[in-house]
Amino acid sequence: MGTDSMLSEANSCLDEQISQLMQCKPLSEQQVRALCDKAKEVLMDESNVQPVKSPVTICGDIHGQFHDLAELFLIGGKCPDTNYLFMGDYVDRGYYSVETVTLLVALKVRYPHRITILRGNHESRQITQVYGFYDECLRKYGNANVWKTFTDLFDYFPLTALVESEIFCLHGGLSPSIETLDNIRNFDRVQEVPHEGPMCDLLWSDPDDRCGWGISPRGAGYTFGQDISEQFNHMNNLKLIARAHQLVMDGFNWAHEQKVVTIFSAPNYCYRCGNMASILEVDDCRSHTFIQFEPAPRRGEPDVTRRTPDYFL
Ligand SMILES: [Mn+2]
Repeated sequence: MGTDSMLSEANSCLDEQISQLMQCKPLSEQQVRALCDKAKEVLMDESNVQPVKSPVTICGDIHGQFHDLAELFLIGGKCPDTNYLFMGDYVDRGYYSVETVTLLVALKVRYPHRITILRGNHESRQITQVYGFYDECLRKYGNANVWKTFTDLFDYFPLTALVESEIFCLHGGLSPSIETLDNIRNFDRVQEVPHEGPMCDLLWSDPDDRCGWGISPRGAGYTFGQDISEQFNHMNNLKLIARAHQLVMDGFNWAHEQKVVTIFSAPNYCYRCGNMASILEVDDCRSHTFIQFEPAPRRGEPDVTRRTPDYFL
């Protein structure tokens, strides 16, 4: 069999798996293992600061809310018609972590240049044993093999992305041990999320109204003030830091005089918070539009609000 026909056979197999997953039906343990083997090959070639081109739609936390992820694709467009950048926290809290993370990894393998999946603080062995993903794997597969396969794969997820050299995207926030993007490019990310240090901070930190560095109430990472964001953006020629990690009631929230934005893509988080979700579309002219959405399912047309912030040129 020629390389082309082997490739198209692999793709049609993946296409079948993706349509099965889109119906919220998990893959078999063997299929997950084969998928994660391929994903590892793709992800290990990506940078700690993965370059991404516009147009791209930037998304925040999903947390196993599979039906809301399906709603996100309805509203934002299907991958690969729309390019996506997800900023972590695919698993835990919601009821469908398995289906959610499997779908995103399958899309990554099928369309490696159309979707970027960063690591969140929940993509970790330790956190997933407390907040649901481990138990869900046991419940759905009868053993922990799928959990082991995915948490081993999480070590390869890139930590940050850089859209058109001007929007720095990551799950949590900045670190007192990191001054430049090159600092991030230079460390070995293939490991469990450490309890402290620069890699931990990128996945755990939060912006704060107070200046400087502060102790995080989360017990990991730091809080950082507007002075820190301005200095980091200036030093690295950035316009904006886009991050996830915090529940925000409108689905997006500006901080630090529009130097930092939080994006949260799990509507009615934990099925009880009553928040909107949002995604951020960056078009090919690099202009920004937030699209807000409510939980799925609903009858009729999705209820969507599009807002282009007036700050943007
Ligand atoms: Mn988080």
